[in-house]
Amino acid sequence: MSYSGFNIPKREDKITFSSRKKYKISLIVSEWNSQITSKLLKGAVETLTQNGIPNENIFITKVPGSFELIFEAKKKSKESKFDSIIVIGCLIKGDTKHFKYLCSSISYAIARINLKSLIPVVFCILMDNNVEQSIERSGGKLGNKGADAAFTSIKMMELNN
Ligand code: DLZ
Repeated sequence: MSYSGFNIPKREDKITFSSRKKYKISLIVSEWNSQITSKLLKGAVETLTQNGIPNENIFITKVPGSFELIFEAKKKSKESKFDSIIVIGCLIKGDTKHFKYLCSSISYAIARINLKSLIPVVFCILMDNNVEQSIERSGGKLGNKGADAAFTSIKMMELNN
């Protein structure tokens, strides 16, 4: 899977590629809207492994909903084990005010963790008006935002090195 946002060195750059073997990544995944988050997770794992991160260095934790990503990301950011964290979730607008408050509180909280943490927390939480939009962004017409998040996480770990 490729990402148009920016370029990271590919397999041909053997030194950079093999230096990624040491990175450990925590993927925290919300089970709410799991038909979407499972595809984002797949995109992230595939991209990480295709770009030099060993499977055994990818640690997956499932949480009930996107709101719980905050607590788990806070915990993981305090463990010295990981070089980066990716939070994966999918919020879809409904008829209540949940969407508005969940979107703003989760974005704010993840931003705050990034301000405090020495390891990057990459934001892979879809915030869509309907499920069709989420399908397009999780392996459909608009790519896979899980794959994009994986590229971002590699770039951030290399910057942090
Ligand atoms: C309550 C709720 C609602 C309405 N919608 C979503 C959603 O679209 N995506 C999501 O990940 N989680 C949703 N949740 C659940 C909250 O994130 C959280 O799990 C509960 O409020 C319990 O804290």
